[in-house]
Amino acid sequence: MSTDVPEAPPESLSSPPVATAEGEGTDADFRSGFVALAGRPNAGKSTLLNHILGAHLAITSDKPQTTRNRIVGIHNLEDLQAVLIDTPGLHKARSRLNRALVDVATAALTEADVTCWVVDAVPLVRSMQKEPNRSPLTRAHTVVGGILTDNSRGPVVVALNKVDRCHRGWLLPVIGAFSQAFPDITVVPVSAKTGVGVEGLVDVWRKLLPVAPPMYPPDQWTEASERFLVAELVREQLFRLTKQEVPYATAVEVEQFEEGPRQADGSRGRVQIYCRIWVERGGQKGIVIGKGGTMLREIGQRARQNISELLDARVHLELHVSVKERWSESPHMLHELGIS
Ligand SMILES: Nc1nc2c(ncn2[C@@H]2O[C@H](COP(=O)(O)OP(=O)(O)OP(=O)(O)O)[C@@H](O)[C@H]2O)c(=O)[nH]1
Ligand SMILES: [Mg+2]
Repeated sequence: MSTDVPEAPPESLSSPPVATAEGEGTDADFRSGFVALAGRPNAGKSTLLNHILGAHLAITSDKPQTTRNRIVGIHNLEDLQAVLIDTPGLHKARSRLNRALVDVATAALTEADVTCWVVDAVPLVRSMQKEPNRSPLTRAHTVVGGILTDNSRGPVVVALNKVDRCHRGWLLPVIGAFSQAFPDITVVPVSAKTGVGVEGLVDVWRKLLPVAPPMYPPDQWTEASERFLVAELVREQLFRLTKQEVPYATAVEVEQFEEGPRQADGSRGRVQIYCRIWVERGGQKGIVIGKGGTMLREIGQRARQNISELLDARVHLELHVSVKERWSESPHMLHELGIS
């Protein structure tokens, strides 16, 4: 079963932001390096990456384990090129897919000059409110902190995220608890959603990154291919619109990506995209398609809008759903999806 997503002109056509490094990058105090964004699933790593880049590069959802790949976003400033690596959330992995996700995340730590440990402040503040005299850090914090400090090539900085949802009065005691458990780690309270504190976080990274010329041209904002980003934007809607085990049983492959000739005004031609959505069982296929195709149509309409904005072009998107039993246990499939 497939659906054709009706084409409509995108509401706003905007290119991905192309930030420019105004300096030549040869100054003695220009800094550049890799910053890995790591931590538990759902902590806000991808939201932070997007906020810093001012673009919707990494997909986000309120469900854990949304990110499956290492995603590079390049933040260019006058005196800094911070190459951000978004990673899958660290968790106790049992399935082959989940073990691969954790491997992707830990591998990124070894190549980064700085590891930014993104932590959800909300449960910590709640715990402190309930029991002010007890450390709010759980065993999971200790385990993740241990993984990060043991595997990171560079120093670890904590981005204590989602402070927009926290009572400010409780942040200092939470920061204190972190400093007690991890004395060498700087903690910066931020909100990846509103941007509060994010500039300060980048300032902390800047001081820790090496003095070096930029590694990427100043107009490059990611390493990811358009095909990868398109598949991700479809997967994002699967994560946002389907429930329970269904999002975890889905994978998206772009089977065709054809661009028409440029328009008379020089703008990009219409892009024709065919995507295959893989699920593991027939029942999941029914859920993704929905009654009379309503769910698949909704997924397609929302994804097409975002793809249009990303590509800065009119897009025709066709989605097909097929079953591939136990694809998430197949090393070949994980390799095909770039999760290895
Ligand atoms: N209120 C609030 N919500 C946030 C903030 N940052 C992220 N979120 C929300 O938290 C949820 C998870 O965000 P993601 O960015 O997908 O989290 P992640 O760490 O990348 O998750 P995984 O990819 O699953 O590891 C989403 O619903 C975000 O909108 C924040 O600063 N404030
Ligand atoms: Mg993510």
